[in-house]
Formats: sequence, structure tokens, C-alpha cells
Amino acid sequence: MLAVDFGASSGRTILGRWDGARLTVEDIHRFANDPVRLGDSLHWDFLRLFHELKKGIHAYKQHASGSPASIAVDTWGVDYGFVNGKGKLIGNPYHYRDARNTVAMEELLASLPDAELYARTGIQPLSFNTIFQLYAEAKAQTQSLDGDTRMLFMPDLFRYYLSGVRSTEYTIASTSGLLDPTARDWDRDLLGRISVPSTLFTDIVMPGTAEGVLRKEIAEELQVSVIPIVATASHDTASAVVSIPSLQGDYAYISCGTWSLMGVELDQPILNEDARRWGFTNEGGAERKIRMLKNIMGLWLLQECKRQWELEGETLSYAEMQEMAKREKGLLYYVDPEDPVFLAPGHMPDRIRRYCAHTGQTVPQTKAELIRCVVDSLAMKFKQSLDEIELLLGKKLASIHIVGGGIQNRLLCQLTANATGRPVIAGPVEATAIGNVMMQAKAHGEVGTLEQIRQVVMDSFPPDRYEPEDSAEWQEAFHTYKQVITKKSVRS
Ligand code: LFR
Repeated sequence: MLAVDFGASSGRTILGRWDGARLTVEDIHRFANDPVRLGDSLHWDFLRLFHELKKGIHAYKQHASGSPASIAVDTWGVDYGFVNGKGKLIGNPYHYRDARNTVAMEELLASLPDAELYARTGIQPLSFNTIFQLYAEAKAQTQSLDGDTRMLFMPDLFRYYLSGVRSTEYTIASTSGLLDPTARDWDRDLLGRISVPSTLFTDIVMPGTAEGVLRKEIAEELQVSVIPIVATASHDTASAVVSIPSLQGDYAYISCGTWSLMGVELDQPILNEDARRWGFTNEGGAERKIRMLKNIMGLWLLQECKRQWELEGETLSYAEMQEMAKREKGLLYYVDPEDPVFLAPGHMPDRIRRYCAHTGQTVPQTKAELIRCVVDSLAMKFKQSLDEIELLLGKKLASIHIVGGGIQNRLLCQLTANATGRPVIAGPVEATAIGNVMMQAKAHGEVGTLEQIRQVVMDSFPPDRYEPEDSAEWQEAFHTYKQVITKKSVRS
């Protein structure tokens, strides 16, 4: 099976080999995903990404014989494109970090109060949520959206151009802020209130469903046979959560990459005032589960520092950055990795320094100090979020599972154990691609339940474990961190 995983900074095609009991994964194609600023807007380069998708399918031949049993695509959340009745892509999909969204959010929230929106959708109001993007779109009237046009989220859009089927997969739709989280379907009344035609929205399909086969012209172009196309848990975070190696329900997870998504898996959403105030969101998971989680600006902070230093002429690897931070003294300065000031691309070191200065802290000067500040702050944010999750659930959680590329930052894993006082269980690193493949296996009838999938992941990809250290020191420092982030929110 081929899993194509588009992340916000890079993409990969993974070949998953399933022997009926165990899974192995092999990376067969990797590519960069660089957003493009065109005029005054920020876009995804859909055509280039589709080209990379085809290259990944083609690469299969160098690694295995015959054709893959199926293909499925997952991507980051919230973004979308429009396809008209003739199957043409209208415009270029916008990047969720485009500036148009902030104003749109403020305007819409003025007529549709945050508390009402949260009670209806259970989604934390982040400026890039699809609801605000569509509202901005409707106001600007840059596209003509007739009755035959459909809005497709990024994985659905890729799937459409692979198979010709226009449908919307549940987990990706759940990132939009337009679903009723209890019915797990569009909130039709809400759709009416954002001034876009309701004909834009297609039916919702559940993850693990076969949705057509590879278009004839692509099969001919790549000289492959007819391959089934599957709607997997097509929001990357949903696929990552599928592959958490545990059968117990007493942990919090962090899907750690560009973003750190921290939360728990539930049967029903939590829509109360505390969940809203603390910024939790209720997205959809495989098997109609709810991913109650918080969007934390994870490794983005380091990615943007790295990019800035490259512009200034110094190229550092993530491994080097980690080593530099490890040698630094910790617990000296903090930022709030949830603060919107860090959302847009731009000079990250300056923004971190400014944040520290505004909050009356010592200002990190060197690169190593900046990196240490980010890693400590993330660990502290995980501790703060864990406390909030435990209050929402009314129980203590035994451990923290971290999955995704972020586990390669071993310092972050260790500091998360220290800050939370819980063991951290790290892995698998390719969580998203593994979840994507296993949901395809489910569509083929090879596995039945989430438990079975997680048992396969446990057997196939044994995780690492980090025990908490220096707990007293971290507990004390946590109070300082909380004072700092409270100061900032009072000032901004
Ligand atoms: C992670 C992710 C998050 C989503 C963010 C923006 O890759 O999908 O879950 O909030 O990207 O789409």
C-alpha cells in the first residue's frame, strides 16, 4: 500500500508492506513543500505537489513488483481548493498562514460569538480554520462559485485528481469549524451563515473507505494497473493518532511535527466553558472518535529560526541545533508556544527576543540560547496542557505518548518527561504514514478495529521510553513559566 503524506514543510511517499500480522514501512520518495508568495497572498503549489504525488507512485516500481494494493493521501488540516463542474481547479489553494484570515475571523466573530460557535462546533477559533477562510473568500469574491462547484479539502482534492470522485472525508472535514461534532456531519445552518453556497459541500465519508480507482489517464501515464484509491484518516494528525502504540486509555498524546497537537481520544466531544477557555478543539478521529486536543506551535518555532539563520548565511541541521541546546543551561526564559504572534512566517529569533523583553525576562542572545528557550517552553506548554486535560477529564493520566518526526528531538522528549513528571513513550516516528497505511488495510478488510491496528503498531514499531528526571526543579520553574505567559496575555 502507498501512503502519501503531505506535511506543511515536506511530503513523503511511504511503501507499507503488510504480511497479515506485521507492518514495515519504507520511504520511497521525499520532497519539499515550499509555500509560494504570489502578489500579496500565500499559496500552496498544488500542481507541483500533484507532480510529486505521481513521482511517488512511479517510484513504487523500483521497490516492489506489480502494483500497490491501494493508495491514500493525508495532509495538514483546514486548507482546500475549488473544483468546478468540468473538473477544473479554480484558483490556487491558499496557505493557512495567509494574512487574510485574521481580519475575517474578527469580523465573523463579531456577529457569531465565540461561545456560540464553540458550543456548535467544538473547534477552537484559530484564524486559519476553514470557516474563516471561506468567509474571507465570500467577502472578497475572488472566485465565481456556481452550483456545480465543490470545495474539497487538500487530501480530498488530491484524491479527486487521482480518482475522479468528489467526496469529503470526515477527519479532514472536522478541522474546518463547520461540523456538528456530535452528529459528525456539516452544520448546515452554520454553512448558511458564512455566505457561501451550500452546494459547495459534498457528502462526508468515514475513513477507511475505498473511493474509486486511479484515473485511466494517470494509470497510462505511469504505466501501472487499476489501483484502488482509499479515503484514509486523511487529516495527518488523525492518522498519527491511529498509530499510537497503546491499548490503554490513560495517556495523553502529542503528535509532534511542525505543530504539536496535544490531547486525548474520546467517544464524545467536551464542549464546556473550560475546554473553550483553555483552547481545546474537538476534531474527528477514526472509528468516529473525537480527538480533543490543543494546537501548540511545535517545531515551527525552530523551523523558522533555522530558516532565518540560513537567510543570514548559517546552515544548521536539527541534530546540531539539538546538541547546542543540550549544552545550554535550561529554565532561564520562556515564550508561550500558543501565542498568535508566532503564527506567520518571518524573523522568529527577533519575535522570541521581543516576547522575552516584553515579559521582563532575560533575553536569549545566542542561537543556542534561543533554541533552549523554545525547547524548554514547549515542554512547559505540554505540562500546562496536561494539567488542563486532567481537569477536563477529572482524572490523572499515566503517561505521555509522543509520535511523529518530533521524537527525533530527544532533548524535547526528555524535557517533556521532566516537566510533566510522567514517562514519555516515543514513537513511531512515521506515525502519520503508518496510520494512513493501516486505515487502508482496514478498507481491505485486513484489520477490523482501532485496537487491532494499535496492536499491529505495538508489535511492528516498539517505542522508546524516557523517565522523568529533576522533577522538583521543573515543578518550581513551572510557576515562573505560568507567570510569564500570563503577563504576556495581559499586555497583548
Ligand atoms: C498538523 C496540522 C494540524 C492543523 C495544522 C494546520 O500538520 O494538520 O493538526 O491544525 O496542521 O492545518
